[in-house]
Amino acid sequence: DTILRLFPDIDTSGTALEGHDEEQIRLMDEVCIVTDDNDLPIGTASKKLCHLMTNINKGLLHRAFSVFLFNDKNELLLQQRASEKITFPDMWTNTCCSHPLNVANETGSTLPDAVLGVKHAAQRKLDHELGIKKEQVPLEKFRFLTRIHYKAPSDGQWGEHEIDYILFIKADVDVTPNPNEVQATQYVSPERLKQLFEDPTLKFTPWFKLICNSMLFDWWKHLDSGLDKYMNEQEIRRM
Ligand code: DMA
Ligand code: MN
Repeated sequence: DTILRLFPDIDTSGTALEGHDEEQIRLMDEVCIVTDDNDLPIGTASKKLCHLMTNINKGLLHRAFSVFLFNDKNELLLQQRASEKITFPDMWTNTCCSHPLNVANETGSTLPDAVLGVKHAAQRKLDHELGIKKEQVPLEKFRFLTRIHYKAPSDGQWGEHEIDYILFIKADVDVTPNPNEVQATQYVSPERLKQLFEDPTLKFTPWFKLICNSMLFDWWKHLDSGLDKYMNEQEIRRM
């Protein structure tokens, strides 16, 4: 297929997943959107191929999203990833992350169509990971801030290389975690989150740390007023 024409020496071997959780292995067959450095879709590839460091090191890049969900007290919902996750297991991170897939309502080549696709994917994964029904997170409540291009190894042969769409949403939700995805959740204030960063027994995902160390606390301050000036950024932030 096209991705093999663009990346002829990509690693498509089947051995990498041995020993992992069966459900998480199955999810590695999801079809991600492969993009160029400017977030233009150039093809598709399985989640597995997209997350092998050997392929990432050849330039393979895909589209992703990160949701930051806040309650009415402006506390941020964090999740701790399940031990079953193949990439970044057991780490604490923002509310929900995943990928828009190559399905009808999640594609879209450029802004703003791509943002709508990502919002649909966010609704799908908030339900899958946290049991949050889409009626509690309507599309119009999501606020798109910016896109972040980053690369981060996980361990062994796995890692991330993504154009990550940042979505904020303030909503009162019922949370029922899927234990295959999420082992714990908690709401935190900015002060509490900074305390957690000081705890050496807790591990945080690299993308969450990147966002925390750059814009998160500024955006958070403006959650109820003034967030507009940060929204819909057209330029991709390289991190
Ligand atoms: C991938 O998250 C997306 C980002 C922004 C890192 P993930 O590993 O949680 O994806 P999934 O839930 O689909 O496994
Ligand atoms: Mn990814």
